Amino acid sequence: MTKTVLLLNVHRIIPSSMEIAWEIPGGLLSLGSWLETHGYAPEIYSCEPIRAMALIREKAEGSHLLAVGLYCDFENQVEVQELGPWIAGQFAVPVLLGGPQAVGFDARFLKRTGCLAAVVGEGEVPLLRLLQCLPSPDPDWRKIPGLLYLGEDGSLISTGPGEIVEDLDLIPLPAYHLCPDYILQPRYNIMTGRGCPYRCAFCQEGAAKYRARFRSVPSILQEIETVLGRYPVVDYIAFTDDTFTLSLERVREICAGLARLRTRKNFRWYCEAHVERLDRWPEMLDLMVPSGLVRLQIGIESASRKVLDACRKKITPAMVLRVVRNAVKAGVRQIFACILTGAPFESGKITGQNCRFVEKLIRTAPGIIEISPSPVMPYPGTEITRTPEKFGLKVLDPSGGTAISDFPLTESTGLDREAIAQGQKYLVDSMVEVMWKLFREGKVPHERIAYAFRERVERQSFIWRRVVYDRVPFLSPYYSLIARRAVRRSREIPRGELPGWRPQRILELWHDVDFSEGYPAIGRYVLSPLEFDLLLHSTGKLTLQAVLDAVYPKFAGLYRRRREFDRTCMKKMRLFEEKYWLAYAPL
Ligand code: B12
Ligand code: SF4
Repeated sequence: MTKTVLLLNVHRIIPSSMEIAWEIPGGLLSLGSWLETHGYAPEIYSCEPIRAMALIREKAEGSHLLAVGLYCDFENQVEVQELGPWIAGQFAVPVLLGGPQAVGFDARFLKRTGCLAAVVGEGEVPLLRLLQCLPSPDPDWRKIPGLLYLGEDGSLISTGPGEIVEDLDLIPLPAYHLCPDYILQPRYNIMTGRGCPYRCAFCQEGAAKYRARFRSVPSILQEIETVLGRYPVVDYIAFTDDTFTLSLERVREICAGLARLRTRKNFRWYCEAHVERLDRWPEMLDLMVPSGLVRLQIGIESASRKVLDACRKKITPAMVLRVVRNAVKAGVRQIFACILTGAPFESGKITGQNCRFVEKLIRTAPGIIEISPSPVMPYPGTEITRTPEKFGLKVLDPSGGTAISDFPLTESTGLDREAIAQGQKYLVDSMVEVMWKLFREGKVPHERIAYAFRERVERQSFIWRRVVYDRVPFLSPYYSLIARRAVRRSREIPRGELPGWRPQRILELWHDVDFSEGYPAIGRYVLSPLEFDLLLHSTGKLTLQAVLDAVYPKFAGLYRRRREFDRTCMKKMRLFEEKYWLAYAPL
């Protein structure tokens, strides 16, 4: 008998998460591979509810479907509550639940979902044991540790902490081969450990209180080597675990291995890092960058010591500033920094402090750092959710029915929900203003702008690109061509060689030049006849010398010597470059 198990991550699509909506959660990939090695036939999907219903119908009617497992996080609780009873009622297939939200399930929620049971915490061992008791549930399943289910009287029964896989090396490679819909991306997520030794009051990871466990370095490198060899599209490795930078020695070993692997296939990598560790061991960055680190994610959380201490983040603003400085010095290309809004004891004064701090960070790393604010969320199990009053917070909407990650669900002593949202907007607006100012003042070096266009993996989330560079007419196509190395700036071409290069206009004449007034204009800039003729001939088909030769006869009468004409033309060509209208192609 086939033992098909559907593992689903079902989410409505919302505008802010469109780009990541169909990521397959690492947890499902791990469960899938674990179940497969134990004789089951899992299939994994991330999809919207309509697609999920079609899939469930197809599998339930066409083959023997042993169970449907639903991944549940804060944002898809409604989908899980609607789908659960539909599956159990229509197809008499057991519904099992799990995921980060499971720690907060209560009797009411379980009843609404119609599930047989939910797994709290890591799922490999409890889920396998549960499946082994199916299809006609062996009553012994109720003794499996790590479960929640409803007793006969409707009360919530917990079987206590579940068994975990102590040796993480035993979990096989993430099961992308069991995801029929998934198109592999250049970015490959990998986790090198589970659990976190820190206990930040707002974070679910800290609340889980799992001992931090690590995979062995050889197993991590083996996974990367296999993936790079098996999937040619992959050229960006993302270490998504919170514990990547916990040990200097381990990072040293991993970096040495990554450097070796990069001699065979070039790839870049990203990791999440803890500010305190990067500050404790500044040399860590000097190990990471040469072995391919391009992007760093850090939690900076707040500019206020009071907030940081209340959250038990174990960092200070001074540490953050040092780490950002060191990261720039070490050559990190992008830094993504998360900051909280509506944090414990947050007031208007602290919002102002955050704005000033953010400005300082952006000035320290122009074109490199972007800061992403998000409100403190009442994730289940966190200290902030369990005892909000200790943090000067009030949870107004614990189940999140009034937000789609776009509005706070709590208020702090000093700020109500609207004020927190307003403060977040103010922070973003003032941040963008500083970024824009730095750009206009020429403080963002060319190489950093070019990198934002070259990095095709993370560029969607890169604020510099979306809100600063995209505002400048012609900059985006200009740097896209630069990033593809299709064109170059004249200043990078040896002077004597320039006449042999081919000026290529970036703009499109029919679209970008306005002839309606009887003369050509680009925006408010009116082109002289010479300027227009130079642009007209700058198609990348003629060398610079050929362009000048072609234009000269028409204007020869205006110049005493050809040299004078050439000099004037080169001035114009440099102006075009400054305006991102033109660059030089080799052929
Ligand atoms: C990598 C990551 C991402 C990546 C990739 C997504 C992914 N889920 O892999 C990206 C960047 C896309 C992302 C985005 C977001 N993330 Co995220 N992310 C993580 C992170 C760091 C690792 C996920 C992971 O692979 N974990 C390792 C696996 C092994 O653990 P697991 O997922 O919990 O799965 C185990 C169990 O839960 C259980 N299980 C899971 N599913 C099921 C199903 C069944 C049937 C059963 C029985 C068991 C079971 O078994 C699994 C294996 O042991 C976690 C933090 C963490 N360390 O877990 C946050 C985390 C999951 N993210 C979180 C959040 C809030 C978000 C965002 C909402 C952030 C935002 N504001 O945009 C978005 C949501 C995107 C979306 N629409 O899904 C929260 C979730 C809190 C919650 N209660 O929902 C977490 C826990 C972070 C935190 N500390 O608070 N995230
Ligand atoms: S915020 Fe980071 S350091 Fe703090 S508990 Fe969560 S995962 Fe650990």
